Amino acid sequence: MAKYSILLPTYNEKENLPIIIWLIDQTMTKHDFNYEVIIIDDGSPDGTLEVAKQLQKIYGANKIVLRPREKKLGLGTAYIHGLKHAIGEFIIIMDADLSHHPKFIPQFIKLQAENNFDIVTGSRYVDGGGVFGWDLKRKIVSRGANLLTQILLRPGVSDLTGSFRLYKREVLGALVQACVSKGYVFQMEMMVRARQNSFTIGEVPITFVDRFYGESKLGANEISGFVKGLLYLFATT
Ligand SMILES: Nc1nc2c(ncn2[C@@H]2O[C@H](COP(=O)(O)OP(=O)(O)OP(=O)(O)O)[C@@H](O)[C@H]2O)c(=O)[nH]1
Ligand SMILES: [Mg+2]
Repeated sequence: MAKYSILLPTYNEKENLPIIIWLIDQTMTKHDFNYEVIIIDDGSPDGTLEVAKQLQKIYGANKIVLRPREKKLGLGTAYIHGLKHAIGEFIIIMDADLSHHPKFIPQFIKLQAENNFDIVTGSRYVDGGGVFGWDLKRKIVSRGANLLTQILLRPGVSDLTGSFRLYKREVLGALVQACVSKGYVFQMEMMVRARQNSFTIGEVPITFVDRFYGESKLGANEISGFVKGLLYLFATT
C-alpha cells in the first residue's frame, strides 16, 4: 500500500495544529490511507513545537514526525528539509493554518491514482473552488498574481499561487532542485517548471478559508517579491 507523507510547515500555529492533525488523522484513517505527517517548525515563539510533541505522544511517532529547525528559515527550505525525511512515495504539501481542509486529500489521491498524475494541485479558481474570508484587496492581489502569470508564462494551471498539492516524491525532488525563487513566487515557479519538464498535472477544486487564528504575513514586500520573481521567470524561461 502506498504511503503518503504530509509536509506541514509551521510558524506560530499552536492553536491550529491540534485541529489540523485531528482532521488529517480522521480523514486518512477513514479511507485506510497509510500516512505520516512531518511537522517542520521553525522555532515558533508561541510554543508550537511543544504542542507538536504532545500530539506525537497521542498519535504515535510513526504518524507524527518532528523535524524542527532552530529559527525561521522560510517555507521553500522548510519543504526541502521535510522532503529529506519523508518516506512516502507521495508527498502532500499543505498549510497548517486550516486554510487547506484535509477533507480534500482523498480527492487528490483518487485523481492521482486514476490518471497516474505526477502532480495534483488544489485549485480555488476552477468550478467548485473558491475563497472565503478574504477582503477585496487580498482577492485582487491573488487573482492579479494568477492572471499576470497566465498571460506572461501560460502555465496551463488555474491556481498558481496555491500550495495545497500532492506530488510523486521524485517529482517534488526534481522541482525543488530546479526552482530558484524564494517567497510567494516559489509555488508559482513550481508549476511553471513542472510544465517545462512535461510533468502531468491534475486539478481538484478546493475551497480556501482564511486563517482564523494567528497572523497573516502578506505585505507589500511579498507582493513586490512576487512581481520581481515573475518577471525574472518571464525573462529567463
Ligand atoms: N517552517 C516554517 N513554516 C512557515 C514559515 N512561514 C510560514 N510558515 C507556515 O507555512 C504555512 C503557510 O503560511 P501562511 O502564513 O499561512 O501564509 P499564507 O497562507 O500565504 O498567508 P496567511 O494565511 O494570510 O497568513 C503555515 O502553515 C505557516 O505556519 C517559515 O518560515 N517556516
Ligand atoms: Mg495561510
